[in-house]
Amino acid sequence: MLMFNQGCVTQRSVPFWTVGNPLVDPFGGAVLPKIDSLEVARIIAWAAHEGYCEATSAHDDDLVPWNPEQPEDDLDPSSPVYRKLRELKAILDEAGLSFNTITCSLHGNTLFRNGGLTNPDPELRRLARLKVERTIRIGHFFGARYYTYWVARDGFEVPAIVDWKEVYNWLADGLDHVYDYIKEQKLDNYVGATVEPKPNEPRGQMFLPTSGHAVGFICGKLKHPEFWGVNPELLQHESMALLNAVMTVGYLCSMNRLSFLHFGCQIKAQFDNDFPPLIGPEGLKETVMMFVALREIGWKGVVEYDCHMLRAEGDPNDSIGCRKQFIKDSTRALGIALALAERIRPQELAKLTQSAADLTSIVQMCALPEPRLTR
Ligand code: XLS
Ligand code: MG
Repeated sequence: MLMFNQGCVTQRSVPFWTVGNPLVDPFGGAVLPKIDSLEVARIIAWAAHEGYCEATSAHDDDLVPWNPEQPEDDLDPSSPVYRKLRELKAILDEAGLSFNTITCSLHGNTLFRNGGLTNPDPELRRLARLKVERTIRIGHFFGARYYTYWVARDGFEVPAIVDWKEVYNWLADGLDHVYDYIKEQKLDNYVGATVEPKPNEPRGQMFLPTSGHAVGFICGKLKHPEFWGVNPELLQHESMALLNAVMTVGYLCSMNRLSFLHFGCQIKAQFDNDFPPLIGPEGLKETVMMFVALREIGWKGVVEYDCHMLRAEGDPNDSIGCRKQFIKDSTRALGIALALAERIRPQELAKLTQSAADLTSIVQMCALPEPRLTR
């Protein structure tokens, strides 16, 4: 069996927000106690020591609180934020973790309830921009490879009051500013920035719903398209829009835009399940075929678990233990998916009919003997 870093997965990343997740849903409160970011860092460091992951990622808000009155507290050595960032970095460095992506939370604070970069209020757009700058500086401090824009609350419920003439210009301005700020400040840790599309949730409709929309926007509307890629969330976000993960990675690779993967499992056409990879009633074949496609294409990159444990398995009496188990399960699932993908050999299927090729790929994937067909 291939080790994770001999195939297409260069690093396995465990983001702060997935480990810290207290398992709230719209019908019930937190199952797990909220834990401090230092505690989250220690759990991820544990996972790195155990050999389950090599990288992490975070939103600004996962690491330190944000106070709109102090937009530059990260630069002030006397601020608690400044100190906390250093404590966090010491834990991650000691564990040898690299930092995949930093992303600005423009969804958590209720100020941004009607959008971040596309908020119709210019004062809130200005505030969002300052928060993005601070996040970019924090990412620089951690040596992040990417800055990620997740579409988040940039969306709508009421089409009649969206400023359709301006809304995509505001979005392009906000993303162009990410590039300009990184270049002006000479933050050369960043190899690029990404857009993470999602069709809905938290908004009824979001302005960049799918990977196709994201690529179109990058190539057609941004000033520096070469700097921007996409991190699709598969299976979740594309499955919510009834799209297929295999096609998504094939398309993004052909457009040279697949920066890294957010990874988990999903029931098609549902709300954002964020099931851990391979967990749940569907998704096995799609997940495995996605890795077959990535292998055949020759893509290599980071796979980041962007999901959370099932709410039903959160254990308030062992809230650290169940969080560790979640990481272990996700890494195990990735290992299973890669091992199954390794068995599938498209070259051996080429001369078969489509149905025979599909069935044979299942026989290969499961390492089955051919079943007996006759009595
Ligand atoms: C939510 C998204 C989010 C991003 C990071 O659905 O997956 O967690 O990945 O902001
Ligand atoms: Mg995601």
